[in-house]
Amino acid sequence: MKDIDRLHVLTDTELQQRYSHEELARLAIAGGAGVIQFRQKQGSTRQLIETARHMLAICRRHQAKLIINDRLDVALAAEADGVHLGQDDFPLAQAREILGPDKIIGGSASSVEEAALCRAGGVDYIGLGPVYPTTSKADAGPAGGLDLLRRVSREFGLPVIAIGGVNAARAAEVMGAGAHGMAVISAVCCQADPQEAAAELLRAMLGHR
Ligand code: TZP
Ligand code: MG
Repeated sequence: MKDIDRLHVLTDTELQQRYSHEELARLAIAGGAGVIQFRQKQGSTRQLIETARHMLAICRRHQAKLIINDRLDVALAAEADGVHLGQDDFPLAQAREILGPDKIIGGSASSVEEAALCRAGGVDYIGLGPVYPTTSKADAGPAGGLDLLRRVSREFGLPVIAIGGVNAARAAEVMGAGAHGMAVISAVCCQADPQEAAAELLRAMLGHR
């Protein structure tokens, strides 16, 4: 099993425009995030690859990992550390064939059934959510809650990264439910001081492991 870091920050330039993806990566890493997930739904493929390359350089300098949301092609072209795929994205098993055993593949799940599909597809971690209600993802669906998080964390033998409405105030119950870690957008990207917000999240998480 790969060593998956506990704090994942998904960069977002739609919910906020003060910081670029690169700046968010730098700030989140400075605050202690070990995984940066480049998440941008719009834009040309060339531009995505260029941004991903810049982000990878930042991640490499600070021993953080760069995961690309949705786009296997961008992950390959930028030589990122891995990809994060939803249930309707590139098929997980085929992504594994293409990326090989060493790259990180994360899969999104919002139910036990989807978690099983992630495991069957050969993921390295399950991104489970939304755990709480969130407005950061339009089609996030209903919150699964802590009971689902507890069950998936216990039953699947894979690191579970909780996502959706997760923040420092909820870190204790999230980690207490068995999550390996947490993935956030607004709790870092939309805060006045993203670096300090990441540091606060990490402190809250690690205090309750
Ligand atoms: N997947 C499930 S919920 C979600 C994603 C990308 C949004 C998480 O954003 P926030 O602001 O941390 O709730
Ligand atoms: Mg997706």
